[in-house]
Amino acid sequence: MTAELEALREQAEAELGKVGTEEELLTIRTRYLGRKGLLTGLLRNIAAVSPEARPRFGKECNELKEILTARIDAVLDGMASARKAATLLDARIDVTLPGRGVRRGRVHPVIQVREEICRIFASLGFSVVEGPEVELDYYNFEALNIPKDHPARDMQDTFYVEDSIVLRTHTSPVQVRIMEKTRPPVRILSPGRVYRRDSDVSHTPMFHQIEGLLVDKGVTFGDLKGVLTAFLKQVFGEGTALRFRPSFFPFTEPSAEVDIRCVICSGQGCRVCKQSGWLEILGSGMVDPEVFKNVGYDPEEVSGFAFGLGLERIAMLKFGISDIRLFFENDLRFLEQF
Ligand code: 2U9
Repeated sequence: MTAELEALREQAEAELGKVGTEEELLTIRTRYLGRKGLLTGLLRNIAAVSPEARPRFGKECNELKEILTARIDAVLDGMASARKAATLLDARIDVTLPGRGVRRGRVHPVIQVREEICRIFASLGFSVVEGPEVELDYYNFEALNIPKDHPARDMQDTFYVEDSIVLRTHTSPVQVRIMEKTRPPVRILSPGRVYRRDSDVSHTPMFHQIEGLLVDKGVTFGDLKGVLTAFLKQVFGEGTALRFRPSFFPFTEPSAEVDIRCVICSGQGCRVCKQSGWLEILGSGMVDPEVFKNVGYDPEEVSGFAFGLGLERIAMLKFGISDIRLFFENDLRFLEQF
């Protein structure tokens, strides 16, 4: 190699030996190998070399270019490996540390009660049915014999979507729809969300109901009493005292509300039972003949009973909760207790 090239090589080697950053390295590469670099300049000036020395000079220039390119690439590779090693070291995980625990979810108390009730009625031969929450006025009111001037139909009490479309105020329309499509016998349970314009410690605009319906030949009020007694004793305990109190609903005749002995004071009288010693648990009755006519059943041929209950109310009594709104705040400190 000519002395000139040898000097250039030594100078480059010295600079590469001292290089600290990738940026400096790229600057060196440009200085020697770039379009206006030192080595490129020598090659461009090949005309100044004597014709006989030219081929050797050209060859050596190219050799030096290859040597420097390889050296620079090697230093670049070294820098990239060092960077990768530093990143890995930085992100290292201590596998001996204890893991973060996964918090287990649980079933909402209202849904726990829904599942318990569905299980009890399933064992009595009822099947669970569901239907739309946005419902026609016809199915929610008309077919259930709820008269035009009934307060439930007022804008004050019901959420109207349109003139003849409401958010269902009970799950009874599901049962009307089933009866329209099927012949008796019918044994169904309809759980679901319902909506009423009401809000205080014991009412929320949305709450959950379960309604049941049994229709067959020869069904009596005795069947209603037997089934509801068996059900309530399973939920509140075999020793629970019950009473059937006459009531009125447009869709049942006769109608009865069922009370259980107060679970808080055992009948002594307290704030929860308003000193009466009894708690209202559900409404029930023999299906009104008008309802049967609306779905094409002959009330001379079949009879049936129906009942309805609010799930939040049952859950409040079961778990001793005094404000219904707690169910819907999704505060884990509350929900984790059930
Ligand atoms: C059909 C015919 C009759 C369902 C019934 C009640 C009585 C009742 C309330 C309890 C508390 C609603 O959630 S609540 O406010 N329900 O008192 N429900 S009889 O009667 C029916 C259902 C369907 C076809």
